[in-house]
Amino acid sequence: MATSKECIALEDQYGAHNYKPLDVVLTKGSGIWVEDVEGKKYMDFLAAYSAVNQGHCHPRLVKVIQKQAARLALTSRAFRNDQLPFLAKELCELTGYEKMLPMNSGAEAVETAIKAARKWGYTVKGVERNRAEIIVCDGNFHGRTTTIISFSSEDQYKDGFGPLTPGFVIIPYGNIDALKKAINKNTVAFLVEPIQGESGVVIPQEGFLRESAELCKQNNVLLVADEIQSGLGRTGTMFAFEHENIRPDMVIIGKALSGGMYPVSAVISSREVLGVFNPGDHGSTYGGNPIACAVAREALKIIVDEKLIERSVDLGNYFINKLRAIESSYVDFYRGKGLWIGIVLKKDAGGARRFCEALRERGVLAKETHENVIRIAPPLVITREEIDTALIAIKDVLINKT
Ligand code: IF1
Repeated sequence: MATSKECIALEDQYGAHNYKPLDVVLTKGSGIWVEDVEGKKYMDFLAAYSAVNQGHCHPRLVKVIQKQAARLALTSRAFRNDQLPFLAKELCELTGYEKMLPMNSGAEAVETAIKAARKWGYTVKGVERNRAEIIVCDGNFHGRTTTIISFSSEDQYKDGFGPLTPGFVIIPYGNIDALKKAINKNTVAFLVEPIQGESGVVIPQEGFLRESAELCKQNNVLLVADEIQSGLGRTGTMFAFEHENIRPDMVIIGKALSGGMYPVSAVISSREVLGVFNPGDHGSTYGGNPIACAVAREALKIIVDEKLIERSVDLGNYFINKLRAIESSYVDFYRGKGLWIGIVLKKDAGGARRFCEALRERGVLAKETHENVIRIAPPLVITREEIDTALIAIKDVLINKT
C-alpha cells in the first residue's frame, strides 16, 4: 500500500491544483471515524461539509448500494426505473412538498432551481422575456458552475472565468430593507442559504427569513432555500428554515441526501413551479438513476430511524455549552445551530488554519472557513462520549494553540 507521502506526491504531479487539502490521506471510514494510510485514526469534524451526516460507510447504505449496483445501475431518463418513483414519493411525503426533480451535484440542483424560477417568471408571473432577476446574498456559496459563480461575492471564485451570467442582484445577508428595495417587477426569486456555511456558519438576524418570506409572498417572488448544507438534520430540524416557521417555494438539497455514498441532489417544490418544465427542457444522464435513488431512500430513512434530528439538537446544545465553558484567550465567540458550530477566533489569534492543523495532530479533523472561523460539523451519529473525547483536544488547542 502507498504511503501518505507517495499519495501526496502523485496527486501533486498528476492532479490539478484547485485545492490545498490538509495533508492527511484517508483510506477508511466508519461512523465519525476515519483512518489514514498509516493506520492513524481521526475523528471527522467536517463530515464532508455535512454530506456524511449519517456517518461514514453507514452499514445500511453500504448494503443498499452494493445490492442496487449488482441489480441495475443506470438507465438514463430515456427509460424509467423502479427506484425513482419511490424516492420521489418518500421525499415529498417526508418534506411536505408536491414534486421533486433529481440531479447529482449540489450545483446542478441550484442550476435547476434557477432555471425553474426563470421559466416560472416568464410563463406564470408574466415577466418580460430575458428580463428575469434573482436576488441573492452577499457571502453566498451555491456552487461553482459559471452561472453560479456569476453571483458570488468572492472575487477569487469569479476571477478569470468570465464572461459571467447576468440577471442576479446581490444584497447584504440579513438585511430586509435591502431585499425590499431590490425587488422589482422583474424579480422572480430570492435565493438564500438559511444559514451561510462557507461564510462561517453565519446565522441571519432572527426574523429575517420570516420577513423575507412575507415580502416574497406580497410581491409574487419565489423564495428559494439552498439547504444543500444546512438541510437534512444538520441544524436540529429537517430544514434550517423551520427555525423561523416558514415554507419556501423551492428547496434545494444534496450532500446528506445520500449520506455521502453517492452524488445525489434534488429540487423539491410545488406542482406550479416544477410544472414549468416540459419534456426536453432540462435533465441529466445520471440524475435519478437507480443507485442514486436507492441510496437516497435509505439515507432519508436513516435520518428518521436513528433520530438524527433529535440528536443534532441535544448533542449540539451539549457541545456548544461545553465549548463556551472553555476559557480561551483566542476565541471571540461561538455560534451555531444543532451540530453545526462556528468557533470565531479573535483577529489577532493568528488564523484558524493553524488551529485546525493543531487539532489534526490531536486526531480531530476540522476545516477552517474564512480566515478565522473553525467550523465544527461532525456526523450526526456522534455520541456524547465521542464529543467528550474531542473536547479534550479542542480545549487543549484553544488554550495552548499548538
Ligand atoms: C467545494 C464551501 C462548504 C453548498 C451550498 C451548494 C453547494 C454547496 C450551500 C454546491 C457546496 C461545498 C463544496 C465544497 C466546499 C463546500 C463548502 F466552503 F465551499 F462553501 F460546504 F461550506 N450550496 N459546498 O455548501 O454543492 O456542487 O459541491 O455538490 O470543495 O467546493 P456541490
